[in-house]
Amino acid sequence: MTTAPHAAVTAAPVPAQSTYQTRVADYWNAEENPVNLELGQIDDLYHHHYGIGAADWTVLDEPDPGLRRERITAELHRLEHAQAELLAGHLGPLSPADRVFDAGCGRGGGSVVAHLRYGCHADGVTISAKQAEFANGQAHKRCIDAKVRYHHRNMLDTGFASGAYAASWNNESTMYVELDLLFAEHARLLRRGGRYVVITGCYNDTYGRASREVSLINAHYICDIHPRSAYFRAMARNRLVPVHVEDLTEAAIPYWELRQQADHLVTGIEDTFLTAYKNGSFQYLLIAADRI
Ligand code: SAH
Ligand code: GPP
Ligand code: MG
Repeated sequence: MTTAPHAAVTAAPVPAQSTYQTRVADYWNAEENPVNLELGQIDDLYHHHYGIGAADWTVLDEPDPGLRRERITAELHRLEHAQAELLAGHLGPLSPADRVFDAGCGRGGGSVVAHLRYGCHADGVTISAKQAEFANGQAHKRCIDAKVRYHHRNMLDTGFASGAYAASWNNESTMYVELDLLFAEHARLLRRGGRYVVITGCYNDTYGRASREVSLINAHYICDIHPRSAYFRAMARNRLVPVHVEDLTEAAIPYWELRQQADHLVTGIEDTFLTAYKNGSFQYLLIAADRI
């Protein structure tokens, strides 16, 4: 008898997690940055990733202070949404019968974007119980909860059914885990020919080791940014064959320059990202790979 993936997932308990993973969960359970909540409230798409593309700098010239804040917030959200659409575009083609896996799903925006684009089923996984609950509430509000579900799970050990997924991704969530363990789980979940996509910040091997700025970013988010080379090695070891690699570093800079000017939204990490991108030690990277 074949078990429907959703039947398999609802029964599995929350897997054991390391002390480190508990600290990561604590961070995300407590996280309420205006830069994430105020952007998400615009259209109920909550993203925990950065933006890409050219910014509309005229928002800074708005004379009315309230309206200026609103326009900056909306512009940053537009750039974050463009990032989510870029990732989603690499998942397809997919049909409404297909199932996708959103590894490290945050407050759930990425799965909603994928579902709206393809009509597919989505399973999002986050180590934060609070985020999973929030994301499920959002899916319920949109009346898409029959197809889009979020789970408080460890993405390294999901308990989901093998081969049940046509596509899967990590959007800025690989820096919390060992890549070999992560890609082994993606390879297990994806069907043959399935598509894996990652957008991540990585340190640049040509710079050398992790720069001061990369270390500051690690400390800020409690993460451990991998070198670019580690992605390709770990993919090759886990049946994931890159089909498209894109350096998004240039495209990521306007978002950070605009965010730096957003007094109502800054978190204090803005200068560090800009220095890291500009001194060549850090890159914003997209990799799409096929599961063979
Ligand atoms: N992909 C989302 C969120 C990125 S933020 C987005 O684009 O909006 C990083 C996410 O990784 C958080 O939701 C955090 O809970 C999750 N995460 C970190 N370690 C994890 C693990 N071991 N298992 C599942 N989720 C994890
Ligand atoms: C994005 O989340 C940040 C991360 C998932 C961690 C580090 C990512 C790298 C690419 C290094 P967020 O939207 O919650 O961050 P912020 O609160 O700063 O907007
Ligand atoms: Mg954010």
